[in-house]
Parts: sequence; structure tokens; C-alpha cells
Amino acid sequence: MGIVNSNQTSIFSNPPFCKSLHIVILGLDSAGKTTVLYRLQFNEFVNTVPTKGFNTEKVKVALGSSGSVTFHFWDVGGQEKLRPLWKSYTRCSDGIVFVVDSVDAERMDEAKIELHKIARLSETHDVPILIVANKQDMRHAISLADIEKVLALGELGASTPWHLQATCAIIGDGLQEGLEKLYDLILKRRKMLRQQKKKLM
Ligand code: G3D
Ligand code: MG
Repeated sequence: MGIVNSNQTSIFSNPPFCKSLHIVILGLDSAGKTTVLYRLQFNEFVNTVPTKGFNTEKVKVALGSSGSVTFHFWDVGGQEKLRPLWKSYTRCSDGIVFVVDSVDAERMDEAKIELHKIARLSETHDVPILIVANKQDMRHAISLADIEKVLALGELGASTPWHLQATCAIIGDGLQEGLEKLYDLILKRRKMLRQQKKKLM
């Protein structure tokens, strides 16, 4: 649980409703990670090229009663050879956005394996995960209920808070709702960690 300790350090040294969050965007190549990032950053569709390393952007998002929150996103390349790097980007993250291509039935199992690998890392233990079922605008997109089953989200474990969100990153549908859910999960986790710390004192 080493990383939980380091998370606690950053969490407890910040005010309870910290307005800047470190979020890693992961998922197989071509799932739509970079499209999600640039849709959030520029509020418009940006043509992407395969990500060789990573893209990073700070995006200020208005979240209902919480006011503006700055999300510092790290969009890490999803090609197989780049996936070993994911672990280092998840270190100290407040939340993870895991993007899935809802049309890519053939690679759904591969996505499931990578997602569960990430959730099992000690670095990401109990870090909230927003699973983004992207490309829901496409005719053959797999339904949310089926994606939940195929990705075996019920098996992620009680310690991993998650939310599954349907999106279309090219027009931005579902992204705001997804971020709001992720933010709620992050706040709940912080509250829980604060309570655990109080009990230890
Ligand atoms: P990645 O960063 O996960 O590797 P990209 O993926 O963001 O580069 O996107 C890969 C392709 O998927 C891009 O198309 C992009 O336009 C498309 N895409 C991303 N999100 C959506 C979506 O919600 N709906 C649809 N229909 N397409 C999407 P190209 O043609 O450039 O490969
Ligand atoms: Mg990319």
C-alpha cells in the first residue's frame, strides 16, 4: 500500500476539497483517449495521430456546486509496447479514466485484461476509475449493460470505486457527466482516507 501513503501525504496536505486533480487517461490504442483529452481542452473535435509517448493538459472544468476544478490529465499511449509505462503514470493519481472503444468487440477481452491489471496494481489500490464506453455514436456500438459484463466490472473488487459512462468523444457527449461522477468518487475516497487517518490518531 506504499502509494496509498504517498497519496495520503498529498491529500492531507491539501484542503479537503482540493481544486486540482491528477488524472491518467488509459486504454487500448485507438479507443479515443486523445480525442477525449482535446474535446475537454478545446471543446472541439481535434484530429488525432497515434500517441507515441503522452499528451498532458490542464483543463478547468465547471462542476455544478463544486465550482471550477482543474484536472491535470495525462493521456498515455495505448499501444502494447507503451503499456508498461502506464504504471509510472498512475503513481500518485487521484483518478483514472479508462477509455474503451465500444465498437471493437474483438479487443474487448484485451481491454478487460488491461483494466483489471491496472486496478490490481498496488499503486492504484482504491483509486477511482471512470470507465468511458466511447464511440457510442456508432451503429454497432456494444450497449453499456453488455460492456459492463464483458469487462467484468463487478469483479473489480470492493476497494475499486468505478463508474461506467457512455460517451461520444468527437462531439463530447457524456464527458461532463463522467467527470462529475469521477469527481464525486474522488471526494468520497478523500473523506474515507481522512476518517481512517483520524481513527489512527
Ligand atoms: P487513442 O488516443 O486512444 O489512440 P484517438 O485514440 O483519440 O487517436 O482516436 C482514434 C480514432 O477514433 C480517431 O479516428 C478518432 O477520431 C476516433 N474517435 C474517437 N472518439 C470517437 C467517438 O466517440 N466516435 C467516433 N465515431 N470516433 C471516435 P481516426 O479516423 O483519426 O483514426
Ligand atoms: Mg492517443
